[in-house]
Amino acid sequence: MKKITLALGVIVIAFSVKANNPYISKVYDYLPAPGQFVNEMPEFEEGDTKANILAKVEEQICGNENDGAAPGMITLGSFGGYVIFGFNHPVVNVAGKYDFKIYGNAFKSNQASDGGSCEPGIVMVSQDTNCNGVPDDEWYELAGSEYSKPETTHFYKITYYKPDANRTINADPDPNYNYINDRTYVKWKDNQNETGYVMRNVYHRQSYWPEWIDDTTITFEGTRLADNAYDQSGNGSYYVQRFYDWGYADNQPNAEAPGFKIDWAVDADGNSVTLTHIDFIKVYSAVNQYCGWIGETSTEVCGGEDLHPNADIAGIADIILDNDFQVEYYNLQGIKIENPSNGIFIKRQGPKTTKIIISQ
Ligand SMILES: [Ca+2]
Ligand SMILES: [Ca+2]
Ligand SMILES: [Ca+2]
Ligand SMILES: [Ca+2]
Repeated sequence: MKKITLALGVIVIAFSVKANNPYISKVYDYLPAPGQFVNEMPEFEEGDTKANILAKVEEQICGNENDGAAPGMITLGSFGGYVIFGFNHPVVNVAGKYDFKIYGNAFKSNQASDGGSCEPGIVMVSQDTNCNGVPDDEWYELAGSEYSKPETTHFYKITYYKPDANRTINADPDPNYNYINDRTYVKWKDNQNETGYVMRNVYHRQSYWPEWIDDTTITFEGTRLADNAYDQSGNGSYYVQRFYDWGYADNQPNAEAPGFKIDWAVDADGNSVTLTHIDFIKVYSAVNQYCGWIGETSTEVCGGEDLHPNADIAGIADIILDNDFQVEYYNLQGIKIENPSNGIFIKRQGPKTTKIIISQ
């Protein structure tokens, strides 16, 4: 009788593990760079802590319209602002296929064939190699169409400075453009010897500094893409942001963007890396650009989807290569064990390490 109960329990677990939700289910971190939609998407309310804000971001981007958790939209602000999220399972790298999508609010202009509203975000991926459920492992950039171009700035670094809390809303209006009510609002300084400002406009009068952050400076590092906007009207009334070819979030309309391939991953030195699967995805705003009355260019994220949520990691070709390596076992103190018996051990086979329980 006891044995039967146990067997049923195992079956239940097996089924629940298989039910992989194809949509984002967890947000690990969110830090927008200053911008006109910051504290609005999501809304900051007095007293909100970082944990409250993360919960609000989850409400916006987890799930999909059909499962009761309708994705809304979050802004990442100016260059460097980011969000880190994941699914309720690893996203498998299926050979030759696009692996996941990230939704944004990009659209095509009916007055220009080469762009519209296009605010590219760079996508990075990571594996939970230390098995602690937290994104504190090595990150890999997905090298999109602009990665190797000379106009792309790798290792770009920018610091934003919190404006004085007592600064009035109409602190420094632009006499030529009545929509800009503060030209020197949030100062920034980068590692290319440039400084500038995220200006404030009359359409968004709330604070542009993430209000739950106590620090008076915020620094971001990453790959900066070339500015992609031009003033089609010639008089500042109509800006077009050109689409980049492929490999960026919020860059093409959702219905047209095919998604992302884990095979595009490169390490910090630009070397291609082979990843069987990933656990964490990071998206950050990838241009530092200001477009008149439409303001700074800021990536939006409106959800994401694993394109093959029930793919089996063990079913892909790379595992066969791993099997050519000899298996080694270590205890949790990192000491190599020749013949592991009862306990928890680290199994290492070639480049892969996994935690396993052995009971004999
Ligand atoms: Ca793939
Ligand atoms: Ca980790
Ligand atoms: Ca935007
Ligand atoms: Ca956008």
